Amino acid sequence: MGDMTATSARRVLLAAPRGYCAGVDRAVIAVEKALEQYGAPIYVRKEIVHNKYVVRTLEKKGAIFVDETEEVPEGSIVIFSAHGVAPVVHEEAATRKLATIDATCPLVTKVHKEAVRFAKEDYDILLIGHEGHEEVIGTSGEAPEHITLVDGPDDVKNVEVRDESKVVWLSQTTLSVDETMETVDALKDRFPQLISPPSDDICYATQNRQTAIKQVAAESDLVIVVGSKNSSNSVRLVEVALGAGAKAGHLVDYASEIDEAWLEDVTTVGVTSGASVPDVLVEGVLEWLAERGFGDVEVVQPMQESLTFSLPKELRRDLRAEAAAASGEAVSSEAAPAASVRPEGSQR
Ligand code: 10E
Ligand code: SF4
Repeated sequence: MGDMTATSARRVLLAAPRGYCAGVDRAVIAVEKALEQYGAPIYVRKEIVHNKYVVRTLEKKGAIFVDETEEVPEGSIVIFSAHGVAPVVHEEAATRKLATIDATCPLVTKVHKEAVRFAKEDYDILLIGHEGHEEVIGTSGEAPEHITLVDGPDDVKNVEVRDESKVVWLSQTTLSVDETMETVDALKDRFPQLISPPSDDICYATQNRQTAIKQVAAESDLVIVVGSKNSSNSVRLVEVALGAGAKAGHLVDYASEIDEAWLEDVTTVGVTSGASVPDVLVEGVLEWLAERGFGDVEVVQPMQESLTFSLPKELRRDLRAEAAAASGEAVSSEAAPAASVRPEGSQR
């Protein structure tokens, strides 16, 4: 046990905002409500959000996660993940007569719409993002012949366009703000007429979590980010913390993954979590730290968040119809179709 002075100097700086964003909250509730409304099993294409604990918890409630729609039995219900899907995935679902609930975050849909619009105007679209990430695959699928992926500043030299006077950049929603600006600057050096998206593609939640962890990291010897390894925004938080002065930074799914050796010579531990992480996991980390003398927790909150999104429309309609039926209200077929989670193609 260390001396009293060292023990009392130990503290945790807890970043806020952290954890669930509005899009994740909506997607997770969509799966839970679908299970309640239609009963198990409910199929989910890809991880609804990139978090091990969330996926396991929903599996226990009856969700079945699949990689592709072809794994879903004909006539079943499938939910598309918060990261979005390419139009071809909707077409595949229609062919298989699947009923779909689209849990794509509205802020991802916004980027899809920008891609469609710029493609229609015959722009070359430079999509800044990480190769192979589901969101990038979905956005690229909106206009594959117009979109070129740019995976960071080092990739800029490889970019080729048809007409330098008609080029726009868009981005994945969960990138590092600073690294993206580096990529944009490098693109502008090559294509001076490059235009920018009409509004930020990196979403409010990604930006806010990065701003908060920067403030925390500047005073931390160690930063612990709670999040899964395949969660882009969580991985970015570790990078941003290290770039902002944290002496060490680690990503963990659970408190049990923390190594005691990380605490050697540490007095201030910064803690945050990715946008797909329920706060119960952060509480586990705080308990683990408190048991080791880090019970003094100070919240660092540079801004507040209050955004929420309504549930996917297919689900809202059925929930409304059920509520109306339960209260004995007459339900007209126009106001509340009997089965609004219908096979793909019938509602698009
Ligand atoms: O890997 P990502 O950070 O994109 O996803 P996540 O599921 O960890 O967090 C939510 C972010 C989404 C759905 C993408 N905008
Ligand atoms: Fe939507 Fe941003 Fe959350 Fe992604 S990180 S789900 S874009 S709010």
